[in-house]
Amino acid sequence: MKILVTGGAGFIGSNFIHYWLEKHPDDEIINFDLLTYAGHLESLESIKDNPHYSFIKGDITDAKAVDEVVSKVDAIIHFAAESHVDRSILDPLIFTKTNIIGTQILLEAAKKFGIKKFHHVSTDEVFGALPLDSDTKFNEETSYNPHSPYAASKASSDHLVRAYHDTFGISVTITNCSNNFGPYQDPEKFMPRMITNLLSGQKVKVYGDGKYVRDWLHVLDHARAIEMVFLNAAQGSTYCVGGMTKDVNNLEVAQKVIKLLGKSESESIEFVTDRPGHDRRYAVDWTKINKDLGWEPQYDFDSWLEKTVKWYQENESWWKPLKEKSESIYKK
Ligand code: NAD
Ligand code: TDX
Repeated sequence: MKILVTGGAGFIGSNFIHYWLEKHPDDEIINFDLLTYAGHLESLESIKDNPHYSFIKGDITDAKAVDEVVSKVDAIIHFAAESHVDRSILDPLIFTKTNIIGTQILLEAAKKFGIKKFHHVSTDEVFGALPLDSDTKFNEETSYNPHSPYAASKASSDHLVRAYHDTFGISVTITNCSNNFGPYQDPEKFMPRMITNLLSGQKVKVYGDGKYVRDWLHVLDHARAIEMVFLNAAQGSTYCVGGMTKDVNNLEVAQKVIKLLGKSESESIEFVTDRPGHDRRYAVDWTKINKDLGWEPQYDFDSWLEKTVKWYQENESWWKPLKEKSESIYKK
């Protein structure tokens, strides 16, 4: 099968390409990515000469370039997006352009060229926020209630994907996944920002009171979920994907990482101004994907966290050149 991966130079896309080519060495992947600040071809260095992999620099909002590449493939797995909530507060319009218009342009091309499968990678943030200290979780029936411009743009893109299925009969699937962590994540995001701050002798910046809860999932568990949905799910279906069995708040995550790095807690945490419209809690009920497709996370949070901290310790040459740039947005 010939698969177009959009946004394959980003965090999840690059991990997915490594995963897919290892599991499906006979398939062919075209990585179509604009290489924004978030696209790092260094993450794909080890496979750049693989004859089953090729890279095209291009913009998903450019219909002509999209038509050209889509005409060459059987299926699309769509990761490309503006993905950082804090950036969507500073500069929301690019989120509308890339995440909404870009997705629609891809759907138009999928319609025109009779694409067999279109998988849309989405987020649990479309559902809004849950209260602290409750057992409620997001599931496939939860109403959309996005708060940030990022979440609103992803919600709109999900609606477009379903509309193209219902109206034009495009074969689509959607996954709404929780917070990913793992190798090759841009140091702008909480988990790698925290680890690389500590490795650089700086403090972890904790927003507000730190009692915000995210449902952490390792990126390779996410890749496996996408694989199962893409290959085996019914067309038009949606799956929620998450990893945690109990709530762990941001402050507790920071304490775990500080401990893994052998640092002193009192000297390693700085509470900073909160994010506007900060969602209090995310938690995902992944019963449907478990029952229908047999998916479950491979390891628990603490084991994956330890592996992830080790990866950033051992791969300073990957994150160091990105660190200054990623910190510069926080000065705004
Ligand atoms: P990322 O920001 O690390 O990577 C995004 C990639 O898209 C980059 O390589 C960038 O260059 C590319 N891109 C941006 N605009 C483009 C355009 N106009 N044309 C072509 N390429 C473009 O993002 P990520 O964290 O890897 O997220 C990937 C997808 O998964 C996104 O759709 C995101 O909404 C979704 N998602 C992310 C998480 C998470 O925790 N990171 C969780 C659930 C869902
Ligand atoms: O320095 C920080 N300190 C801090 O306390 C940063 C960067 C974040 N935070 C908090 C905000 C959130 O409560 O940590 C939590 C995680 O923040 P992010 O890494 O920015 O992730 P989040 O806003 O939860 O969104 C992420 O998960 C869902 C991804 O960025 C999205 O792309 C994905 O859809």
